Amino acid sequence: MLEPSQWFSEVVRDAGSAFSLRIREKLHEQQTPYQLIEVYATEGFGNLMVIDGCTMLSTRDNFLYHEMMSHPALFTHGAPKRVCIIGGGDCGTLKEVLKHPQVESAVQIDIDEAVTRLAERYFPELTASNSDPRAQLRFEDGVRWIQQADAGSLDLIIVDSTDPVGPAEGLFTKDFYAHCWRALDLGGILVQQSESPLYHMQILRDMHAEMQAAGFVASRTLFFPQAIYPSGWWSATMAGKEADLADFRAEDAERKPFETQYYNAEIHRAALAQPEFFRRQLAGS
Ligand code: PUT
Repeated sequence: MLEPSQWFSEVVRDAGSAFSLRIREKLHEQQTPYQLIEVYATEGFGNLMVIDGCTMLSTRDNFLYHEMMSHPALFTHGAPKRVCIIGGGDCGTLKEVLKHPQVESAVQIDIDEAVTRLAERYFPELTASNSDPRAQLRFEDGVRWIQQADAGSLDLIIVDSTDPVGPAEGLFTKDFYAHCWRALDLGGILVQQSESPLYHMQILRDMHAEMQAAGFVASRTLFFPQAIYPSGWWSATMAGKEADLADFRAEDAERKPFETQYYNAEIHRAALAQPEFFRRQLAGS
């Protein structure tokens, strides 16, 4: 019998469920001014970062999330040059964004510098592109940064946040989306991590309603597996300033000049397919 202390579990009380990983050792624990960050070495998933008790990333499966947070929106935009990432301190999304040669600048704004410093130590494969001259790392409040961004100065905003409690709460509001809308140029796209379709449907419904209330003409959710997140099924929601987001540069995606582990044009099409319960609930029936 294994001791309970040999396992890390993320418990979802509302759903009466938990996901557990067997751990070898705790590598780090740090209470920052914003959150409690823990890093574990696990038996089967490599290193694991946990923030305020919620799984954030593992060595083994972070590629799913980081690729789906970046490539679908980048291949939906006609010519993404100016990208900003709000959150994303582990730098995994930044790494994927920088794979696109037409991206000219990628600014990452995470409130908590400790996340990046720990990623450098425990997930070095994600931070290896940080020295790219197109990349800029800032450690400040992303909500305030976007409020002060020049109107029309960005092509793509990626909100790679923690769950919508504590420091990330302000990133899930109509007010924040309205500032994103203003900072985006014509044709601009906002994409935000949008939790589990199985467990967090209310968050998804509110997100679509608030993105559209903030001025976006269309919003679409992408679905993908994510073993370590609650329910094992996750989503990212795109909002478009002009386009309806169903079309993307499929030929460019098919001939992408870089490697991915999950994303390709077929995956992109499949991720846009909407389950029946989701359609019904978004329509409010
Ligand atoms: N960026 C991590 C998403 C939240 C997962 N619980």
